[in-house]
Amino acid sequence: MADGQIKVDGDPVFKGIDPIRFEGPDSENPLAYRYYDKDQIVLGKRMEDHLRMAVCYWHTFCWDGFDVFGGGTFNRPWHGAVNDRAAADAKMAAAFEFFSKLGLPYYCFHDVDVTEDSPTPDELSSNLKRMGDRLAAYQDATGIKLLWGTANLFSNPRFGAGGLTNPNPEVAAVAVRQIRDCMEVTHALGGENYVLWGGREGYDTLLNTDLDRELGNFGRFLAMVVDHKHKIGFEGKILIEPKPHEPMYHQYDFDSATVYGFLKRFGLEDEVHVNIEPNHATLAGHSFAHEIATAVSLGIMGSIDINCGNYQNGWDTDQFNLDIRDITLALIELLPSGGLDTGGFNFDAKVRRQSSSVEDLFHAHVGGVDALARALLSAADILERGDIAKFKADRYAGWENSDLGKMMLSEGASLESIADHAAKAGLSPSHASGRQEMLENLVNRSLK
Ligand code: XLS
Ligand code: NI
Ligand code: NI
Repeated sequence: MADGQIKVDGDPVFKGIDPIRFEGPDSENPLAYRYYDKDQIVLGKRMEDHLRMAVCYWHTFCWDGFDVFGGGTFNRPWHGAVNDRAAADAKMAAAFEFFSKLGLPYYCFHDVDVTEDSPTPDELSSNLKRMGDRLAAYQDATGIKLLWGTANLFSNPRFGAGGLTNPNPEVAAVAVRQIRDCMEVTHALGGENYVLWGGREGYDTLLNTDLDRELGNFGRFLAMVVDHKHKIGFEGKILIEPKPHEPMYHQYDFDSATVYGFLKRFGLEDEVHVNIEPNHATLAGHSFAHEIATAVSLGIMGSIDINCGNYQNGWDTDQFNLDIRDITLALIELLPSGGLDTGGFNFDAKVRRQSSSVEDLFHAHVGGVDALARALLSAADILERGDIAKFKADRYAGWENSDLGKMMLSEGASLESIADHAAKAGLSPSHASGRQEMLENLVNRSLK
């Protein structure tokens, strides 16, 4: 097939699998949504518009099941013996067939996910242009949209010591070029965000690392990313994806709070927000809800890579998140702030290595989609009931209603005036119960 001629309705790969539909909680069909009814109105908005779900290209279409102890187990029909142009084209056809069958609105990709193996930066640049055109044709034909694109600055061996933070300016320049190209393709495809996950922006040992220089360079180049976004008229959001470690022992974008400090230092906090991933939150010693609450509070909430880790180990296992309670706790932090704006829920998750059939990809996503839908319904129930919010408001009411609270927050208050007041009034307050168990029971009461 000549470049540009795309057989969008070519031979289907997922022949035996019907499009996934909402069939309600009583359905016996394992490949149906029981809770995700995209047009259902929840808290005044369609479910689809709340969740803005995306399928990720890398885990679902590129990964062949290899791990550090063994090779690929999946033998996908679209993987050729080598990732040449024909294989990359077949992969794209399969990907869009899959997105359409799931009926989800968005997808996400890295430049190297959609292109054939490209040994040189020149080849990657021209292959990405060609593949960008093909992605545009598939988007037009299917109505699937791009949630975000990103440049892979961690897989090629040249990025062993990082991309934008590499000690070698030549490597950093190639990283800059890859970001420029990928941001422009993302823009051309109508992408709603552009993500930077600092895969190897960090270090394994300070003995070979000039931390001060690397962070300075990182800030400088990130400011250029923002400038370029404005120059080309890209209206999507630039997002940094925090992660504390893996692959590097220490990564600069440790968590949302660390990213905020970094953005503040370079005056970028209004321009760059965060893409939060539950498994990364766990690795940083946080809960998913903590990362969301922190980002909302700092005004940098962007998007979510939905997944989870494994209780038994400390790796980034990227499992599909089926923990309705955990997601509900995050949603009750997110929804009152207005929810996801240009962001979405991207399934940055993969099937287990033993789940080698293509059907497993469907089961995994159906489960992930329904877990999000159930969490949304659960969170809506909690927010509509309002008892937890009321308890919280009452707990802090002293800051709004009492003379003391008002005085302490007033313009002229000082350490001395407050201390003197406490002494004069003989304040000796006692503890009031935080009622954690009661509140946890209220959460569980709402779980759908
Ligand atoms: C890896 C990250 C990665 C980003 C995209 O842990 O989650 O998948 O989302 O580069
Ligand atoms: Ni991750
Ligand atoms: Ni991610």
